[in-house]
Amino acid sequence: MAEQRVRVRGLSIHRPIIYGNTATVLTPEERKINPSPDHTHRWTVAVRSAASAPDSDIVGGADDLSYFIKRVTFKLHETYPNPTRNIEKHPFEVSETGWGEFEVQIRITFIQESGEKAITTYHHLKLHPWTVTSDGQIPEAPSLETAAKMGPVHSWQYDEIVFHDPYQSFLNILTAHPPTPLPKIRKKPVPFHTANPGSLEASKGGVPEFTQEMEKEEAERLEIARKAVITETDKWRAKLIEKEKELELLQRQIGDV
Ligand code: SLL
Repeated sequence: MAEQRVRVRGLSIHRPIIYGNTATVLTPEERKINPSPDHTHRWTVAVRSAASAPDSDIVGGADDLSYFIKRVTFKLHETYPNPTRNIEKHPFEVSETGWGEFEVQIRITFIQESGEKAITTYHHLKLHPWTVTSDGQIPEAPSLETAAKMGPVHSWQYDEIVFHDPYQSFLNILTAHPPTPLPKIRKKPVPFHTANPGSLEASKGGVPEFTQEMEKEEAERLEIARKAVITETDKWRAKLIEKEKELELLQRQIGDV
């Protein structure tokens, strides 16, 4: 139908997604049977719906996103065989074992009917539960033994894919698949490595969960940052005025000589 190829002007529709990785330390037994004995971790990098399935240990992934995503291409480090991995169906993820962290290029291609260009993002594959030392800013990774006790490492980014002026046919597809809403507040314990040190919430095997509350918290963080920027700007503006006066005075003194 011709009207299906018409863009719905002025309308924007979005889909919440997450991308990132989960990693676990291989047990000594697993390391023995793994084809690469120098590998220390098993990891999964993925693009998923933001909402998690109820009672699931998986971060996100409640919805199958293949109604609007055709393919996700994960470009791994060149030390991996066939580093470009094309995933054409749900779940859009790659699992591997390895020894090092690296940047994964993630390219999301939408279904043909969308008429949308592919988008590219990057995720730094995280294997270690990095902590910042109390004295300095240098991140430290605990030993593998300690890391194993701390449970899986999670590193996930929430994002919203926004489609502006979508084609009517694509809009129909999207509206036929409403995303599972995020829970209002979190129900799951916070993973050990992302909780505040010593916090009661910290839990081995805790799973990150994206909630509606996080949006409010992010808005609050932005507001605090905005105020801090204004305070700093005022402070430096005052300093600049003071220095300009000093300069003027000195120039006048030079002129007087
Ligand atoms: C690092 N710049 O030095 C990074 C590179 C590469 C990780 C990390 C698998 C290797 C393989 C693997 O873990 N590559 O299977 O040969 O930390």
